[in-house]
Amino acid sequence: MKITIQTQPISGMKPGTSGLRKKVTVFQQPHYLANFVASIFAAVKPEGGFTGKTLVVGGDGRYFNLEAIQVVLRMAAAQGFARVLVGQHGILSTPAASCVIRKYKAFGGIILSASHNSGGPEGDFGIKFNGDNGGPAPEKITDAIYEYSTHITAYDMVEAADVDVGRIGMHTVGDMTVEVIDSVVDYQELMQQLFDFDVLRAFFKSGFTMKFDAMHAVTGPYAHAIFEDALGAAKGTVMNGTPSPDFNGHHPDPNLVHAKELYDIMMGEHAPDFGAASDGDGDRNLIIGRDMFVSPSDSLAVLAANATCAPAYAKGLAGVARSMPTSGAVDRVAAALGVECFETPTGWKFFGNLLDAGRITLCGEESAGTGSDHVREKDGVWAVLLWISILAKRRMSVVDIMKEHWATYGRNYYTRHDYEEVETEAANSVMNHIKAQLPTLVGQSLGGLKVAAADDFSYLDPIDGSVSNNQGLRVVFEGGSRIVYRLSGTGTSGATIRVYIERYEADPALHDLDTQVALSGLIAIANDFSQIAQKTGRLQPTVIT
Ligand code: G16
Repeated sequence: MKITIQTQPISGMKPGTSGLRKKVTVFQQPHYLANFVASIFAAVKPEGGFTGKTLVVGGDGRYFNLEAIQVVLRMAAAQGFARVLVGQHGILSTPAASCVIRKYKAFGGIILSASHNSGGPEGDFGIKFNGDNGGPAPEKITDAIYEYSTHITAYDMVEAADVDVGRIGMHTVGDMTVEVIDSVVDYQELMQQLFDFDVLRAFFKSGFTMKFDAMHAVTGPYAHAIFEDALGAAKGTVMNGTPSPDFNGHHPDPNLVHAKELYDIMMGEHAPDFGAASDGDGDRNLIIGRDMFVSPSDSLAVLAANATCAPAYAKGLAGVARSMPTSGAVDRVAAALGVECFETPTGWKFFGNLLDAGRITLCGEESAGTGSDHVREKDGVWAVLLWISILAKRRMSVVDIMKEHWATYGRNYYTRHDYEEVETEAANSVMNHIKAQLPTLVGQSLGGLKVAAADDFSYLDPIDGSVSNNQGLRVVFEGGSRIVYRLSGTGTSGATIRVYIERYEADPALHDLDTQVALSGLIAIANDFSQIAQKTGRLQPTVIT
């Protein structure tokens, strides 16, 4: 039976870089989740309603996922959806959800994840809507969701018992069919179409070794099935491979702080040939060679330069794209390949139109995300498979691949300094301070470097003509070095200031410097100019990548 529940608007439901992310305790408040789900349905409802349509629901298995799924199912039934596909135990990695939406031609999907944020009762939860292309809803839809949330008065639900999402097969909620599907099979099948599993299996058989850190998060089942079972990697290749609602008390963020266990293995005496990690929902990746961390921006450039090593990309790339704060390393590859390179704002949703239009094949971000036109999300396991395909074909170590890459294209030294959980007012004061100086900066000298350009990045989408303003403050110096300041749109407490620092070095004799040393001059300028220490009291970044 359908019931209508009275509610009222709850403030703060504006989606950030990737959906709505809040503390679990916030989502547990009465009506909170339902208000947001109702706002999603209101914002995306087609003229004829949802009758006959399919919705995909899945998440990264974090705390509160299972409760949230039951709410989404009851509300979807009340909206008239014909069918919902749910990953078993509520599990679908974000790229797998994108794959399932596309494969089954669903109307869209609701993904329950707070990505790399911590989990558990005191941790974070998140929810976002992806459209029928499998990609995150564009800004005009997230704006409409928010708008509806500010004047919602009621929402509908079907009264029904919980669905046993542990049992694969058909279930019902009211008149709606709920099909619980294997979380891995469809995704694995897609990977088998893109990569030559025979070649990769032979590569592992020939002695290639790897560690994949699933960080107790969603990629465990995918990594076990693909790397160990299908490709024959030794048991134990996948570490921390059982998803846990609180990520075993860890922070599933594949960076050098939170993936330190993997990092230490890769820097140790008996390091395997290749190391990788993925995040809470399986879309990010961290790549570490024996004795060498590969920055995400460099990883994107290497994947673009060597993509033809995998069957799916053998014919070459249509074009590439990167988010604005990502280093320009991939731009150099695109120029050499003679393909277009686009610079978009931070957020995977901005790649969607370019991918749909066939203008780009590969894209990526400094925030440890790379992906291609196979789905409309970044994809951690895919990135690892492409890396292994390159290593299998080139028969070189990660270190040698990187050295050769830099010798060919030059090296974009790159680092990101994060100041996490800064008091919002202090963070705003830093950003306002920088912004106020931008109009008069060009021509001035900062720490001996002359400013060539300074602005607040705006993006004009070349496909649909939409404009996104306020996407990051840029200070570009003569010679191309630059500093970018942004406030993160994915945190849940206070504000996170991100400072992105980049310098290009053409001289191969200078390609082996420590990144922080190579960038020390610019780092000092970035700190001085922004007055972060004075305004926030923070003398050091929380995380350096
Ligand atoms: C999300 C977005 C990415 C973005 C990242 C960091 O990733 O999909 O496009 O680069 O957040 O965003 P911010 O700098 O605003 O924190 P994920 O993996 O968290 O879904």
